[in-house]
Amino acid sequence: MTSGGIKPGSIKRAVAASALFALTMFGGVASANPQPGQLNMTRGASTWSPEAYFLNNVALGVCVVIGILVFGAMFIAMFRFRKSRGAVAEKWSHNTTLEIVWTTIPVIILIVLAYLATGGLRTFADTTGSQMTVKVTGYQWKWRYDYVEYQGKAIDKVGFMSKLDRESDETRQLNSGLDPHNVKVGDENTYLLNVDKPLVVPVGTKIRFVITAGDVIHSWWVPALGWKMDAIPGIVNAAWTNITEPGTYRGQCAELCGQDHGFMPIVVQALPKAEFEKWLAEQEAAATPPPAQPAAPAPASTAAAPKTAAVDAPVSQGHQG
Ligand SMILES: [Cu+2]
Repeated sequence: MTSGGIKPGSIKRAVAASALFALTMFGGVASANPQPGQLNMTRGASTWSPEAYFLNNVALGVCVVIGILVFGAMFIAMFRFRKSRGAVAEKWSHNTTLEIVWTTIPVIILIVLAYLATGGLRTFADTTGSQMTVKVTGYQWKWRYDYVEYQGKAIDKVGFMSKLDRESDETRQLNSGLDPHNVKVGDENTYLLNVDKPLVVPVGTKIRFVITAGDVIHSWWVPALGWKMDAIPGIVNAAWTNITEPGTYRGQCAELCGQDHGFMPIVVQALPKAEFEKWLAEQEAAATPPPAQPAAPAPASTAAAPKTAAVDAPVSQGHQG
């Protein structure tokens, strides 16, 4: 190969291939959940997640341009100025102008990236004005969700464990003979990505998550929300989201936390506000014992019934409370 050996046809093909690559990277990512074969991040489904997507694309673009320039210069130097073509090395070793240029440009690039990222991180860290609070606790190897407050009103006793769904769990057992491809919800393959009880939240609501752990360090990560947050025993981290589209968003523990680290997925189900409020009311009703009722009138069939009812009623109420 010589320096003049690049034909226009091959340049065209290279440009077309690059365009196709760029399209794969940046196009077709409207879906909030990652798709098989998808190369770039998703745009996400929250008011903040496009920020992370934008920052990633800017940084990636800068890296690609630098990569093309640096590797291009290297390959030109290696092929055009090789010894077999009679190239003779220059003897100079310093060029002040060049050194100023190749120091200044990277500094400017870094400052621009840091400026953009700082803006993103500042908005991400600001949980003020939240309309709802959910406490997330990581355990080996499941998550616990406690609903703390909604629209300024404290929520009592709504909380549950969320662990790997039974279908994935049976399939993952050694020599189960079950095919992971068959673990599905609708058309979506949900092997190791589904739980028995998802975290249910409303859309269009700024939700504050307070995140901690009960044993070792975990990390709560749902890509569609645009962030992950470490869950650390003894420390409460905070993050927020405001989901724009109803849907089911899946994630995983993102901190190696033990042998079943890969088996503690996260599922967030975002509902329209009215549906969420109905769900929350049902959960609260289920968690609250019904108010004490006066003893029911005795069935007329047996004479002993009134005594039994009167004795039983306080006991059963005591159990419920
Ligand atoms: Cu974990």
